[in-house]
Amino acid sequence: MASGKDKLLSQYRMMYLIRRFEEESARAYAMGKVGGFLHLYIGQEAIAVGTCEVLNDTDYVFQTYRDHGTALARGMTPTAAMAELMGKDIGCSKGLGGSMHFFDVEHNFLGGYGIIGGHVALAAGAAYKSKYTGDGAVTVCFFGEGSTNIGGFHEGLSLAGLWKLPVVFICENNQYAMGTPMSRTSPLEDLTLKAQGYGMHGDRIKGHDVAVVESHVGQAVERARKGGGPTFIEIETYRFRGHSMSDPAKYRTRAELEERKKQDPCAIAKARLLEGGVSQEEIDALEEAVEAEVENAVETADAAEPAKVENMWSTVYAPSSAAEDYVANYGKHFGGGR
Ligand SMILES: Cc1ncc(C[n+]2csc(CCOP(=O)(O)OP(=O)(O)O)c2C)c(N)n1
Repeated sequence: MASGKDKLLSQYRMMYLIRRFEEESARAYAMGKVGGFLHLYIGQEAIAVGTCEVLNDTDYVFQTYRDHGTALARGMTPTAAMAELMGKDIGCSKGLGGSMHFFDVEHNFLGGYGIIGGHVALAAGAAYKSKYTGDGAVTVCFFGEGSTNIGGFHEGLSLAGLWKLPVVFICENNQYAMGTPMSRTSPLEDLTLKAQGYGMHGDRIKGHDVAVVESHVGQAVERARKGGGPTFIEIETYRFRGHSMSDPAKYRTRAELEERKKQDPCAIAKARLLEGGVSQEEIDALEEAVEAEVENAVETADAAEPAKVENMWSTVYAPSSAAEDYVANYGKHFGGGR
């Protein structure tokens, strides 16, 4: 793992990549190259990057529909991500899932979910598998503050707390669930109180500084890995764009947005690099390389073959060979195999 200046450079590179990827996604959407919904992660980059910094390759990650940034931070290529948005066969879900349904088995990025809160229960299931088989993996599950009012969230946290599962729940509190401020949906202002009800550690931080995110999530991941059970972390953040591309965000004032932009995570990381003695030229070169990478992703995705109809029939259920492999690998945990 890189340290000091190299680490911050690589974190800034990833945050800037996410920022530019999202800006180009919005552009592609406006040009009619992206179908369906598109929820951007602009403003929240430090959370995905700080979290993925402390994970092992074998750990599992779950995210909501606002999933592009987390998938990239986990290692998905911008081309696989952009091609998925454009419904292309080389996309991470063969172009069949689109923006909300990114998936990347190679990097243990287990989605991309449109049903809010539902994936919290799935993440508890992945963590249960790790505890049961002793594979040493930790699961991280991201969701918005609006999702903490829904059944799947409470069911997932309840089982995770009861069974002390190796999972970290990360609530990205970006202040609004679509257009609704949290004050109109939650009786509590401090969401970690909900986690206390399920017997797990709670933590509450601000999410604009990648180093702060890395440090707090790192402690939670370490606790989970050592058998200390789950943690719920509420991370205060702000999305600089609307909920999705169809949201003009009239429920908030321009002054509020401008105030929040003073805490832009990318600008903060860049300022820290400059303070640490990295030259403007070095940063310019890094940004130019990222620009080229995103441009290449857009061009490659645009020129790629569309999703194949036959894949619709082969991707709904796992082939029976996959089930046999699973039983062969984990059968002993089910009473000697069946
Ligand atoms: C079960 C369910 N109910 C309603 C919706 C519609 N919906 C989509 S996003 C959203 C708000 C979610 O807000 P939050 O959890 O704070 O996440 P954010 O979009 O702010 O990241 C709602 C209600 C849904 N996707 N799933």
